[in-house]
Amino acid sequence: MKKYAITDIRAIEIIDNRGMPTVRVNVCVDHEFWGKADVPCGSSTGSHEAREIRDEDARYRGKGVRKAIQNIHDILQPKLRGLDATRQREIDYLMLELDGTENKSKLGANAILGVSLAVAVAAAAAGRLTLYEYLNADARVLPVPQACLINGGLHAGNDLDIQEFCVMPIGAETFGESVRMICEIFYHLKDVLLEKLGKNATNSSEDGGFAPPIASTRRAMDLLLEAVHRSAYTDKIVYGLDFAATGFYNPEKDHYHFEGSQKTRDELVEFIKQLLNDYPSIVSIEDPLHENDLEGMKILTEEFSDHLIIGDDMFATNIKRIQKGLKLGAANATLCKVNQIGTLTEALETVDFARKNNFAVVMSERSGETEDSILSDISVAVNAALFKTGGIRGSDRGTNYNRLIEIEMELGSSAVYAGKNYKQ
Ligand code: 2PG
Ligand code: MG
Repeated sequence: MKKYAITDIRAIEIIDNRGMPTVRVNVCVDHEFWGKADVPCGSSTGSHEAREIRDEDARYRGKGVRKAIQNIHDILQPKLRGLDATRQREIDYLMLELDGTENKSKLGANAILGVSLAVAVAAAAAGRLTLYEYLNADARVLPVPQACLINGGLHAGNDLDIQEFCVMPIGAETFGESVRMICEIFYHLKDVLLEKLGKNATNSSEDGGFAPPIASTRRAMDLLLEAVHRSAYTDKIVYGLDFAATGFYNPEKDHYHFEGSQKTRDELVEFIKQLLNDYPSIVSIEDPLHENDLEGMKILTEEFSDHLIIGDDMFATNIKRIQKGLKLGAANATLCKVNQIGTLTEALETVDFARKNNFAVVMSERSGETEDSILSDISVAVNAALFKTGGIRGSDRGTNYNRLIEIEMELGSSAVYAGKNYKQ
């Protein structure tokens, strides 16, 4: 038997933090080393993402993933058994070939990604390495967490249109310190919300932030600024907003339903310009316009070239989509979400491509996550300077903070916290 041979692949249906089924894959190498990975899933998904397969039957209101699991056992496993697990690229490209579609809709991006990630984890285990070490011997950067403390949009049961209001502790000395700062701000924010809006304002959102009953972007920013002020970290924190604008865009009428009125693109752009001028500590905006409005993104990118103008749904971690942005000068950064593209190899290729073209890369979780912390290892492996980690509440969020704290310890003196270099 070849060394590092894949000897077994087992997939099961588990649930994520939202009670939604997802795929967990265990891959075995050399009959001995197991690698496990869970597949993340979004709520505010873009139309350019790789397609996951759901059962669409009576179980879990159609959201079961038994078909994806069957594809792993019946189609992927027989072809992958015996292959060298360290040949990640070949394995991923073989799965793409077996799927044969542009968007992985035949076998399911959830089937393919689960296997792709678990192969890497198993190969690392067989080499007696952590995943980040296995993927990159020169991995050393701990990202600035973009921690979402107030939610709206599709992630919250309130009337805020913007999906995420995030703090970025760029003034921390270490990743561990950045986590402490985020938690302290979170406690202060809870007090602020309780005092100003009552206990209903402290309810949780889908990805671990607060979902206060407010409808105004400026109000959300003011509440967050107050919490940061009380924690005495004003000089150490900057802010990132994910508009997730596709969520409040009406394609039939070509307008945005925003803050209680209909807005054209130009009106929304004007709103954003004023917001960024009035709140100079907002340094990053994600999907400020809907996923296909590259022209509008170009306007914002030109006007705010010092800011991070990030494409998420717009690029879907897809090189072809990023190429379109580059051609037009739309955006200067991309999110990297492994399940948007559907294999580890393609996600890593997207990161390389983005960097070569001077796009900043922001690693990101999805709203649907489990206790799996694999994204932390991938983030460190690509030396990402920013990682959108979600809120602080729940073990589905805590798992990445805790894994990154652990990695910082493991790296010891070679660890570098990105801090003020968060745009690299
Ligand atoms: C986003 C993500 C992550 P979802 O829009 O950036 O916060 O949300 O996973 O629901 O797409
Ligand atoms: Mg987003």
